[in-house]
Amino acid sequence: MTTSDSASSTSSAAGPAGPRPEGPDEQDLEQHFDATIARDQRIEPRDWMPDGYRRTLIRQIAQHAHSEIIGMQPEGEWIMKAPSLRRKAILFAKVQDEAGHGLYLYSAAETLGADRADLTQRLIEGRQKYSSIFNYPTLSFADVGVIGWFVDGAAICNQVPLCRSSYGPYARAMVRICKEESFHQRQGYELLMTMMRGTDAQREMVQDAVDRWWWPSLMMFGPPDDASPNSAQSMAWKIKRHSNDELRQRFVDMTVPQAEKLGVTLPDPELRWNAERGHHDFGTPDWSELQRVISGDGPCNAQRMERRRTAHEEGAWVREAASAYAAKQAKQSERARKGAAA
Ligand code: BYC
Repeated sequence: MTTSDSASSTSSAAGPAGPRPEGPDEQDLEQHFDATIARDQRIEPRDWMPDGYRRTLIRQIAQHAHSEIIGMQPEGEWIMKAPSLRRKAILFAKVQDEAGHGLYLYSAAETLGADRADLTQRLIEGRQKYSSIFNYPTLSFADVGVIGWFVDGAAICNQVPLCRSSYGPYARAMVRICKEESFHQRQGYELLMTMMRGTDAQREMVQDAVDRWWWPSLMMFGPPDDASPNSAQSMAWKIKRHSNDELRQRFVDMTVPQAEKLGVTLPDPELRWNAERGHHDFGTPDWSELQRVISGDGPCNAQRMERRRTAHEEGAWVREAASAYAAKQAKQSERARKGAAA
């Protein structure tokens, strides 16, 4: 497998770890990389990799990390308004998990030589993306349940295959993230089950939330395959294991029986079982809406970015304090090391 990126690569044999001593030339390294991918083995941070592979991973992992961090906002708004201490505690734990996911993912991006402060800056300046789904408002408490069911459900469909992604640190981060996403999905579904056993008004809230979140959830998987510029190469590199449309179909097939059990209808008149295909047929999402939301013009883009920017600015003293503490610790251990050696 040769790519134009790798063919024109000017990088040395080294990853971020620095120059290698005399060794195999670039062609050998590329062949070794291709063979590793073909054997379904993992690429690790110090391995040689084509520039395009590194760039694609940084792009995807950074976007994923930003999504986890921005994804704290829509549900976070409900922590203070959750109807019981139990629901507050569950929601608080879930939102905290998302922060953890963001941190694993920024760490995975750092193994590729990316700088976390730079990635955050790119997000804040609108030069890197985050998932479209987090630009929709959470209008009622049922939205918290539907986000768990749909958004975390979609995340599971998308991310379980990423546990087999060819880049080791990304794949390993995904294992824990997916376990936590499974818990998140179940808590959302359990919340909705409880509301569906409640009053007519609660059932209406659930149906309204389902109607608003269904199509944006389908858009989480990205544009259709024939309009996805990155898919083919990412799949050849085994970063992505399935195409956007395959994963979208998997999500629809998984969700339809869950909707029946819950007693809600999914807002798609074209949704029906196709025995011949062994899958559900479904309608076409409004791709122009996805493009609008991705390019910054969704219902909550400005609000999400403003809050992220403010949190970053207001957190400057924490970063400064942490850096000063780390420097002090480093100095102390250096002194202790010298003392022990003397
Ligand atoms: N929203 O060629 P394509 C979560 C961009 S976190 C925004 O198909 P690719 C969760 C795409 O980046 C959810 N942008 O791209 C968190 C590309 O633009 P750039 C996030 C989108 O990378 C908290 C362009 O459109 N999950 O689940 O092959 C609570 C062309 O697309 C979107 C991940 O990030 C979108 N929906 O495939 C609960 C998972 N779709 O970058 C849950 C990892 C596409 O060239 N990421 N774009 O400027 C992936 O699997 C892939 O990156 C995607 C897109 C399937 C999302």
